[in-house]
Amino acid sequence: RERHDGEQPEPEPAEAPVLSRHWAEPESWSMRNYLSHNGYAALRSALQTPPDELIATIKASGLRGRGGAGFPVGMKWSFIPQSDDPNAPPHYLVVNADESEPGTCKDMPLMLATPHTLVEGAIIAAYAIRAHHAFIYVRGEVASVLRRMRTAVEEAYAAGYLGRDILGSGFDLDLVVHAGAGAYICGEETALLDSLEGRRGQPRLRPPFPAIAGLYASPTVVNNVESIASVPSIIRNGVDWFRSMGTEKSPGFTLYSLSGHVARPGQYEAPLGITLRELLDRAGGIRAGHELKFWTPGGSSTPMFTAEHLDVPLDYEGVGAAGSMLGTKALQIFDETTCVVRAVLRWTEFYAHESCGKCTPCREGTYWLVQLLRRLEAGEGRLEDLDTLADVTDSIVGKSFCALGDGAGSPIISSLAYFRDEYVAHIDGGCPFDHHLSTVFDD
Ligand code: L3W
Ligand code: SF4
Repeated sequence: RERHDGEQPEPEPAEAPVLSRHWAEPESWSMRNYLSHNGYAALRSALQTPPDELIATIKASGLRGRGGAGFPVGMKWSFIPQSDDPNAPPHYLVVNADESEPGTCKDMPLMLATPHTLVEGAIIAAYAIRAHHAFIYVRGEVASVLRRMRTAVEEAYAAGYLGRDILGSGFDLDLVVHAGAGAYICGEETALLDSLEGRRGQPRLRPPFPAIAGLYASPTVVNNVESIASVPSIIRNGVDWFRSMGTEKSPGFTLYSLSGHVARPGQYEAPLGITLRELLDRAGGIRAGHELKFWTPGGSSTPMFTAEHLDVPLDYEGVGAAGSMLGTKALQIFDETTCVVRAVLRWTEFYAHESCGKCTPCREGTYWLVQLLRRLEAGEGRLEDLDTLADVTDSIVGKSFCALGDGAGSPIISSLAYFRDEYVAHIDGGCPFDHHLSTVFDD
């Protein structure tokens, strides 16, 4: 039931879970359920607020982009040029729902469980940046998410939250759910825009950033699903409420995705700055009888950590200071049964397969990395292969056209730093691991 003026909703507790609080409820995805939890109340109040004030609120909240880079959301919105010129190009909002980073699995469950959080956030964001067209670019393989998002958008049109003169505010917005075609590179924001325009998705040179010249060369905000879904709760509860969670530079709550050798894998929503040790307490620990060997803090593109990093605060600063990146907060956990060379080979095969081929260091380099790693993993490598591996990686990282090349280097550089002995052991007598014990590599 929708609330009417005069009724005061229950104050929301300043603690996680916020995004996932209602995920387990029957038909959590429906408009009926969303309205029963104060859904679209933030939109009503946003439409009565000048757009610049909304941008200032999101800026003051300190919300940082949840797609991997942690760029401040409000700052990105404020880059959109404002002009009274009727001939100025239109503005666009694009939600990046092309979740494909290995280990990253938070945006898909969010869209399946509460798609209206994303729809409401997208309408507020579009109003704030003065866009009348918005797109949600969904990874095409996940048909269930596409269906769910499309149904939610239809429900929002029927309820008057989308279309012309939304809730009598005079604001018009059309929201399109677009299916990608299954290329990891289309999660890179400029490749996504090329794909949305109907071209082969390949990264564009930046600058200009999308905020200046994005979709159809017009000012465009590209934000991750979780970033946009976090907006309605900030509008409902205020900046102080949001900032009372997390840390000063990484405020708020977020979804941590635990996968691999953990007793209860899944989404764990918590304030930024929680540690893996604390998350493992909630997730039942490492699978019974085993111990932690290595893990990624934010997907395979972020340098791996080991058991010595259990107490690193999982916020942008803490993970950065410890030598990695928070990335998408995809914590892939591996125990002592896992061969690190095999894990790195599997990730590198992914990068070689997904390399778009636009630039030579990444296109050629990832191919040669796979050849070297296959030889090492099969026990046919030589000691000098380790230097060649480091050398080829060095030719890719920092010398490629987009972040995919840098990401491909992360598992190799970090595994050589922590587990060089294990590479050497492969050279001396082949792989010392029984792959059947490490169930994460079952094909
Ligand atoms: C205007 C400026 N806008 C930066 C904007 C820029 C973008 C955002 C962040 O890569 C990372 C990558 C992956 N004027 C601006 C500006 N912007 N300067 O800010 O930009 P950037 O370049 O720092 O990062 P990015 O290109 O967005 C994202 C890492 O995330 N990653 C991969 C994630 C994969 C997924 C997925 O599959 N869904 O998220 C994991 O760690 O390696 O480093 O919007 O336009 N002066
Ligand atoms: Fe394409 Fe790789 Fe170059 Fe990025 S780094 S442009 S994915 S070839």
